[in-house]
Amino acid sequence: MDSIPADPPVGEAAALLGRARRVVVLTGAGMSAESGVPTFRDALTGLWQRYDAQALATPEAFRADPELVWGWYEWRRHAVRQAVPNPGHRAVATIQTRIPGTVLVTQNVDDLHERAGSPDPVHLHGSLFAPRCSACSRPAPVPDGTDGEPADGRRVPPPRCAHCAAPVRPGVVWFGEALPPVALEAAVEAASACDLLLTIGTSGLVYPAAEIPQVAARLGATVVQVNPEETPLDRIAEVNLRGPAATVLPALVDAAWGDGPTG
Ligand code: BJW
Ligand code: ZN
Repeated sequence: MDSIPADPPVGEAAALLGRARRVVVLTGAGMSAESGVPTFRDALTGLWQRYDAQALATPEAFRADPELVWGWYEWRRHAVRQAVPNPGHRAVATIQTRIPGTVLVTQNVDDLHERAGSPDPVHLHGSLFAPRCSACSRPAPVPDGTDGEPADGRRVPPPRCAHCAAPVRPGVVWFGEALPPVALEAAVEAASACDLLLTIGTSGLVYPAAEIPQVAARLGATVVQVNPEETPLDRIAEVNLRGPAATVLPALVDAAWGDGPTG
């Protein structure tokens, strides 16, 4: 009979975390995978396996077909509203409680960290819950989702800006767009000053976010990675915890402080 692989040993990472004074946690789509929110690049379930990123996640795509793009993001926002934070999100919130000043930087556009009790994540790639005008950039109301359940592939005309009547766009960062400067600066500054960076559930392929662990490592911080698969970040990580976030992170918190995540 095949043996069941043991959970990745978390002892060394727990000791590093227990000693750390300035911590940055960087999360990607794998963080929310076990909440049922699909990743982008996983072989079977990644969004970019089923959808064309160029046709949905670029400013050119929105200009060419705003109804297609807005409908796709309506569907994704609806899916996130149905999802709930997993034990990994709660473990991250516990780390923030245990090590005050821990900076949480996420590439995710969902709100699962906030709902798990992480007060103020740095959203590098924006949010599904922050639509704004495509012309004047003023914030626009988040649709309440009561006009019928958005279906995968349904075209939905975007609302119009109350100030200039241009189409409202999703408040996310598309390919070729600059990241929000305040968020990027906060992330780089925190990574430059930390002694431990914990990277969770990111493929490390999308820049400039993928540079953040590299900045920390270059300046002498220890990098710990949680990911079931190999990534380009393996080579800079002192410890690679090869497993899913919702299992590994509670075990890590438990090994570091003995009483498991809160909540
Ligand atoms: C688990 C798990 C479990 C599974 N537990 N883990 C340098 C080199 C090359 C290219 C570039 C470069 N610099 C810039 C570029 C271009 C481009 C880029 O990086 N392209 C590469 C893909 C080649 N970057 C940009 O265009 C960026 N903008 C920019 O650079 O602007 C310059 C500029 C400056 C000034 C003026 C104008 C322009 C913008 C990037 C925006 C990315 N946007 C997206 C979509 C957001 C909106 C939306 O959600 O629709 O962001 S793309 C997508 O990728 C999304 C994610 O945040 C991002 C990162 O993905 P992530 O989170 O890593 O997910 P996956 O799916 O890739 O990986 C999941 C991981 O989880 C895997 O490793 C799994 O194994 C793991 N996993 N289950 C733990 N249970
Ligand atoms: Zn406007």
